[in-house]
Amino acid sequence: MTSAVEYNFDGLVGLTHNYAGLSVGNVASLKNAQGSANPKEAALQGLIKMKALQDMGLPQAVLAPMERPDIATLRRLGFCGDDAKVLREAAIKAPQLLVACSSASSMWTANACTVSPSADTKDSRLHITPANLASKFHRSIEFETTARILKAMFKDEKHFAHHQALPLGEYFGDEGAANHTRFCDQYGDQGLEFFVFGKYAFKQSMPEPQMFPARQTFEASEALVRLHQLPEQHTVIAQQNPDVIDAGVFHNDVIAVGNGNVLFCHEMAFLDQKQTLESLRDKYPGESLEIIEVTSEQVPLEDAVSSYLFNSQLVNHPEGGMMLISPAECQANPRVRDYLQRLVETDNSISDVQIFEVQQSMRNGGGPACLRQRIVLTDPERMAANSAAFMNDELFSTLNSWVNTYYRDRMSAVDLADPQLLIENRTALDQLTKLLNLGSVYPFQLI
Ligand code: SUG
Repeated sequence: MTSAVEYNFDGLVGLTHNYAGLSVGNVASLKNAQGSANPKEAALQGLIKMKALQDMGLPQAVLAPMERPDIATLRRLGFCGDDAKVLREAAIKAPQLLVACSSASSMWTANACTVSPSADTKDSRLHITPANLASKFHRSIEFETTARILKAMFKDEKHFAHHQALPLGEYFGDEGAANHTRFCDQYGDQGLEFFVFGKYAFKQSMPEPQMFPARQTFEASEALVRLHQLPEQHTVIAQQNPDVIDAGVFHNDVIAVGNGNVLFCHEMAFLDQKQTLESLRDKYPGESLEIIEVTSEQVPLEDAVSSYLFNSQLVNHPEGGMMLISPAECQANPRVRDYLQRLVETDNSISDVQIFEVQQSMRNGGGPACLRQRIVLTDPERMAANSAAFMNDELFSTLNSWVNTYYRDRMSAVDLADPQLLIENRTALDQLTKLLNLGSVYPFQLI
């Protein structure tokens, strides 16, 4: 057994954070469309969560946001002239494209990529595949910059294998770690990798949701297993319950979360729940998998979706056992609050719940677990990674000042056409790439 540590890589919320109602199937995104957002508060809320986890002994790093509005994509779509003209014309002729090219959606780094730690892969390297996020246009324009940022974080090919995002289009829709969980006794042990998909792309007449899109395909999950060189005996691929997708569970991490040897999920999470849980138990390489299944009677599906109970982060408790890092919306919902109270009093691995305010992100359907990408690193891998992006007191204070310097405290659709916002964004990101030692990763830096 090699010793390894799990790091949470949270997304820094971008400067254009706004509510544009871009995600059909994501209840919060549609409900809050056109509301006024506060990018500064959003970024500070994210930093507070990162620092709190770091202070609890759960090491933390940060991933940089995107250049937005995405002028390069607007140009690909036929807008021309200087940047101010591109913005002006897009705002008049295709406002829906301007908002899509301005989303700060890369903050949800659970969707940035899928990562398999070196303990699980046949070549003993850590494998990374950026997610193509093909199902939503505003998200499908993230992966190229994401790939550059990840390469700037994990440069050494001896340790890190970077794959291309899967082919774009509906056949290989891939939403990254939001549909991937890893179970293990210790982080450095061989783990069980669990992939969840929403529909088959190539097979006809298979169950699939009727109202909302299934974003991840079976074929995409299967390709990730091949690319990451995962052994079949410790890999499970299961289908999400189409009915829960239709109830607003657009990613599996809205209905299930895992850590170590524990799976915490709703009883309606998977299409064939019994078989899925059996396969997980059978293929688990460690001692035994603990499954905490929440019934609809305990927490109705609707409350699970509105409170984001299962989008809590499930993490190791510094004093042993595990705890949930839950959004304040779980406290505000009496049924969920009571359930959590009983959960920590019952005999299981979850002994504590810590509540965090991440409402700015929650209003777009992103809870604590959406905001982080988990990456397990051995000591040599940690040494090889870009150390500038790992959280400590100094980086926390630097990033707080950076946010306070550059971020606006109000953002709505009309602001996105303001050429000054683009300048603010680029100036801030140029500074950030220096702070995080990323080199040139943004389109405006690569021209
Ligand atoms: O892809 N929301 C994101 C939320 C992603 C949550 N991530 C995880 N569950 N891991 C999405 O639907 C809304 C943007 C807007 O409407 O302005 C948005 O993209």
